[in-house]
Amino acid sequence: MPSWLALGFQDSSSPSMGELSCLHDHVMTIMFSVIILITYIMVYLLVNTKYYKFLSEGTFIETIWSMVPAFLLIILVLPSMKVLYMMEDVKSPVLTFKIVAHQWYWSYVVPLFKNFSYSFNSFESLSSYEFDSMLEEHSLDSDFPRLLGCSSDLFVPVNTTSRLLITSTDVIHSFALPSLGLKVDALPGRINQLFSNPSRVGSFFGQCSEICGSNHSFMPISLKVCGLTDYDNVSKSYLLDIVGDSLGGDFSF
Ligand SMILES: [Cu+2]
Repeated sequence: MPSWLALGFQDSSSPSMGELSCLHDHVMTIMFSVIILITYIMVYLLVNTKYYKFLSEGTFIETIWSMVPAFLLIILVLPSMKVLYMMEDVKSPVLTFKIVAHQWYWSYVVPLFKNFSYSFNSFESLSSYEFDSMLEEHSLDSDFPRLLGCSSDLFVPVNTTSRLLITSTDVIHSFALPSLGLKVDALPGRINQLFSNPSRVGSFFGQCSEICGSNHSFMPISLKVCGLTDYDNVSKSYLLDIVGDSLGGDFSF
């Protein structure tokens, strides 16, 4: 959850975001050590007036100042590769959510639980539910974060690996949920893939992160992570909605 004047990352709510935060701290530690050392050496060289006149080469010191940066690069790249492969290569997601970006709202296609899939006739079996999610204004004096409320939330079960397929119908958007460590571009004509494994329940907010038009700031993402029983109930309500719509259409007296 974003908070006022926060300079660092949001609290991580998934293992991959935890790893990303650790990687950030690791890189920053090395970076600031290097900056401080180099600044010290440069200032020392600027103010120093004495030098050793016969020093024109030194194999030993040259070996050291070539090896140390190479070593630093290796200890930067190894954890980075680890996180990259951890986030990319998920073998068996449980659920698949399709996320489609529009100017300027998101629409979601969510899976219904298998035992709820409902057959209208022998040719058609429903296993997903589609809905749009627009910006919904809350009153300014409410505690609700400004410009982050959505008309419909995307529900995702906790501690479950979900696959998010992200695409766009018009221009390039970007699906981003900082506290889960998710961000990927939504490109028209291409499907991008993300894996989420939220480790705690709650409300998580994100926004479109690609300048996509005049209402770019007004297409927030609201994701609710819930327990499996709650997800079950949400699934049921989607199913009832579908069945209700279909009966209303098919049976007119
Ligand atoms: Cu956008």
